Parts: sequence; C-alpha cells; structure tokens
Amino acid sequence: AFLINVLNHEAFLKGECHTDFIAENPSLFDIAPKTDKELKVLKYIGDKVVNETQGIKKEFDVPVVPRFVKANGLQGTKQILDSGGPEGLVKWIKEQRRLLLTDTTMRDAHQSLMATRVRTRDMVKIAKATSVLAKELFSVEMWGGATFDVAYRFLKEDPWVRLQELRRRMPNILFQMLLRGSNGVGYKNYPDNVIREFIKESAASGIDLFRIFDSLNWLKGMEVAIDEVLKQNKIAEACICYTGDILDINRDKYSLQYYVNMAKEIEKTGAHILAIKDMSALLKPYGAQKLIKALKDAVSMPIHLHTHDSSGNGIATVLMAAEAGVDIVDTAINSMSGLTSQPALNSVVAALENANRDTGLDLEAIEDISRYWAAVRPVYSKFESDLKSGTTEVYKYEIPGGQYSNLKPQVESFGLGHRFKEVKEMYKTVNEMVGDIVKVTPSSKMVGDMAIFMVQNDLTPENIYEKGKDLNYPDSVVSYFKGMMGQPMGGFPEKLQQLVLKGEEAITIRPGEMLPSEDFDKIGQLLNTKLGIEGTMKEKLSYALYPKVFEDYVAYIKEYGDLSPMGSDVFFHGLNEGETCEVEIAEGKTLIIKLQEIGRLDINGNRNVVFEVNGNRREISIPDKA
Ligand code: 3PY
Ligand code: ZN
Repeated sequence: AFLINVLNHEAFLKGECHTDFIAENPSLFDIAPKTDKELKVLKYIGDKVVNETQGIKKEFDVPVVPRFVKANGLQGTKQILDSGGPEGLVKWIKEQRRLLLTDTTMRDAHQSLMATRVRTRDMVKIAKATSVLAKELFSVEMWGGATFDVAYRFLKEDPWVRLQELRRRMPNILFQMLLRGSNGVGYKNYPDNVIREFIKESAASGIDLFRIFDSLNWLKGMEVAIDEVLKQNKIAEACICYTGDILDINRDKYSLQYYVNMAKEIEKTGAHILAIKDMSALLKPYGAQKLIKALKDAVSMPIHLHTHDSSGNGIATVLMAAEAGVDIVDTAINSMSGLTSQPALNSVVAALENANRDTGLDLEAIEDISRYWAAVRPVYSKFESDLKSGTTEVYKYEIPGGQYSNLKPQVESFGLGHRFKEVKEMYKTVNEMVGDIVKVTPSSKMVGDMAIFMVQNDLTPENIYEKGKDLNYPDSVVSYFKGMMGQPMGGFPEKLQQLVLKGEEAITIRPGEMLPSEDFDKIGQLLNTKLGIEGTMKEKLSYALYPKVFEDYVAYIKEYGDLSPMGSDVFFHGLNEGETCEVEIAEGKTLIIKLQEIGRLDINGNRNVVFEVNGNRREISIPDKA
C-alpha cells in the first residue's frame, strides 16, 4: 500500500522526489480513514464484501425518476381533510362517481412481495414525482404493519424519519397507515397509553388515515385506537377482516349476515370509513359483489376494499366491487403488484378508462412511476419468494399474503423445508382446531407457529391430547389461549385450551385493561443513561413497542453510522472489486468510494480491504467471520 502511495504521489509522478521525499511527506503513511463517518461507511462495506458477497455483485440498472412539471400548491385529498376535517372528507368521498384508488406500493406491496425490505431512500426518490404524477390518488399507504419493526430491525433506519421525509415531498395526498388495533405496529397487546400516545405522535408527524383492525375481528380490540384517532381529528378507518367464503352455503360461521352485523357495530363506534380487509385474497369476485351490495345497504359509511392478488383473481374482485359501488380500493403500482401483493393499479386505471367509474388517473404518468419501481425491484430480489403465479391454493389454506411468501423460509429455518406441503395442510387443520378463526397478524402467526410445531412433533388433532400433553407450546399459541390476543368469535375450544394452558387462567377482558400503563418518563431516563440518546417521544414510543430491537438499532448506528444515504444496491450487495459508489455523509460532503481490493486472510483472521476515497487510498482491516 505504501508503495502504491509513493507511485501515485504527484511529486513522484513529476520525477521531483529525492531521498528526503519520504521523510518530507508523512501523508504517504496516511491510509487510515480520515473521519469517523468515513470509517463507519468503509467498515460497513468492508464487512459486507468480506463476509457476504466476496466482492461479487450483479449489475443493477439505475432507477430513473420520471420527469414531471414542478407544481406549487398541489391540491388533493390531504387539503380536503385539512380544510373540512374527516366529515368534509367523507362527504367528498360520497360525492365521487369515480373509483378512488389507494396506492400501497410503499407498504403492503413490498411487505407482501419482499419481506418489507424497501428502504426509505428508494421511496423518497420517487415521492415528489408520485405526488404530481399520481395526484388523483385517494391515499398512499406508506406506514404501519410490519414496516415499523423491519425498518429498525433489518434496514437499520428510523421509521419516523421515513414518515417525515415522505410527508415533506408529498403534501397533497392522504397518508395512510395500518394499525393492528391494540397490537399497535407490533405482535402483542400494548397498554392503552402506548396505543394512544403512538397514534397522537403518528398523527402529529403526518399520518392522516388510520386503518385499524383486530386480528380476531373483536371490536373491543379496536375501540381504544378508534377513539384516539377520533380525538386527533384524523380519519378512523375500521376494518372487518374477511375470511371464509360467503358464496359457500356450507361455511356458515362467517356468513353475509356476520359481516353486515359487524359493519353496523363498526358504524356505531363513530369510525369514518369501513374497510374490508381481505388479507388472504379470499374474497372472490362474485363474493365481493354480494358483500359490497349488502354493506352499502346496511351502512352509510364509505367502503374501502383491501385485497391481495394471491389467487390471481384480484382485479376481477376489484372490478366487481366497483360495480357494486365500493368507494375506494387498494392497488399497487404495476411493477410492484400481483401475486401476494395488491392487484395492479395501472391496469385498473386502464380497465376503467372511459367507463362509468373512470379513476381520473393519468395512465402515461403512472406508467413512468411503474418503470421506476421496476428498476428498484431487482435489488431486493433475494427477499422475494419463488412464487411465479397466482394460486387458488390460498382459498384452501387461507394464509395471508405476507405470511404466504414468508412461510416457506420460516419452515426451512426449522429444517422442515421438505415438509412444506404438510405444514400448509396443517395450517388448515390448526385453524379448525383453534375454532376456525380470522387469521391476520398476530393470529395468523399463531396458527403458523402451531402448524410448524405440530409437524415438528408429529402431532395430529387426534394424538395431541396424549402425545402433546407434556409439551410446551409456542409463546404465540399460549398467548392466544390466554385471551391475550382478544376473544375469537364462538369462544375458545376448551379441551385444547386446557392442554395448552396447563391450569393457567385465561382472561375474557380486554388485555389493555389489565396491563399497567407504560411509564414514559422512566423510559426517557433509561434512554438517556443507558443508550446516551435524547429520549424524544418518538424514541420513547419505539422503545415501548420494541425495546430490544430499538436498543440494537441504536447500538448499530453507533457502530456503522446512519447508512440511509447509501444506495440500496450497495447496502444489500456491497461493491464489485473496481466499482465506485457515492455516499453523501453530510450536506454537501460526498464520499466517492472505490473498492480496490479485498486482501488475503492474515494470521489474525482479518482481511485488509483497500478503498480509494475521493482519490485517496484507504485501508481497513475486517475480521473474516467465515
Ligand atoms: C399486517 O398486519 O402487517 C398486515 O399486513 C396484515 O394483513
Ligand atoms: Zn394486506
């Protein structure tokens, strides 16, 4: 390294060096990274290339942000809400003949297709263009669900920053999030004050519409959240999770009447919009027609349909719902749609052009947005499932979109990859054993955990009472039977409940009623003293929701710095030997980083990784974990 520095030196190149040359130029030995920020970035890339990619990387196209005419004072649904309040917005929805569209690309689409891994950077880049080119959208779903957890846990970024950065660039379209009722954006019940404070902070930070559901369709599990959203003067959209098949007269637990009754109960809560949350793509086209018609007759709230395309029937369901008078439907930009994601937005726009419910979106303009996402997607391909087509299997197994693509790796991680089909069959069996329940986070995870557990231990519905009596069941299963996920319709199957709980008492009240309030002052002090951070309300909430994940995130940032300015191709795939990337580490300060060489393993188990940073040679030693 020293020699190369000598050879590259200006004086050496000009032939001006003499014997004192080395003594007079101490910078020749200056190969360590200059600043702490620079060191952290190099450490991250170094670790990635030494321990994951070995400096081999596919080529990726650079996603092109489409041209658009910059517009000041853009007007959209956000302005309707801000000026007329939720009531004004509801009135406006009811006056629309066109089918209103929500774009889920920035939340459910990537949650369902690529394990929620899309980084803020890739969203921020297309945000402004989307706000102009797709200004007729009803809303953009861009927060909540699994995104909060995954941002901290895997992407090492702050979900609150995502909200803030997108809001700045998209001032005209409603921002929508998915809230799991009393489970917030987590997998378990939280104390009421956590749910309330979380909603308050989210509303203040830019969320306009809260889609709230309960994983067992238990209305009590949504009440606190609905109440708080109403208090914040934001839009409360309460869900009925759809399960079963209303067209099948042999399945009468979740009949049309069940949904109509639930819709009427929801209307009484004061929620503004009714959502049909068809998380597992079970709502068939003619089922949608029947359901929407009946609900339109039963309630006066606008109806918002959420479905997935896992069966391949997604667009048909959307169109039939549109015919039956649904007000709003969820779709995803085409290149991020289909399969376990939402039905295709651009295709729906095209299908309805010049028809009665023409969406009013500009097809050419949104095609450009689709091209952008088409170029982003390959960077994330390692997170995609190998599903190649829609499958009618979903009608049989009733596995939600996100879980469907995640279940296989989960099953493989238990060494049961060869028994995947059995696990899916068991998922159906477990559903029947636990009482034919609504399956959506977290109840769907419980059914999945139990199915894997049964296959792993060779249990069947018949032998479990003997063979399984001394086993400890997965936490999620215990939690379900204890009543900690709420109450399922028709109650718990008692015999199985006793087997799992082993004498422990179950509750029938709302878990939030008995959980002690979170002490946010105490969390604040802990964040100061233990983690050395300020302890803003956002940080306190993140800690209250995910203490370990948040602590790990803070520690990671201390070690590697804020990696959000790094391109996603580099973040996930490092650099090729010889490749250059740019990382803006501070406003106006960009590092141009070239990976020169990954050195040989030394006797201490490290490799010397050689970079060129803004023209200067840098070397760091990276432990080889292999
Ligand atoms: C979530 O809870 O994250 C979901 O998307 C459920 O469908
Ligand atoms: Zn969904």
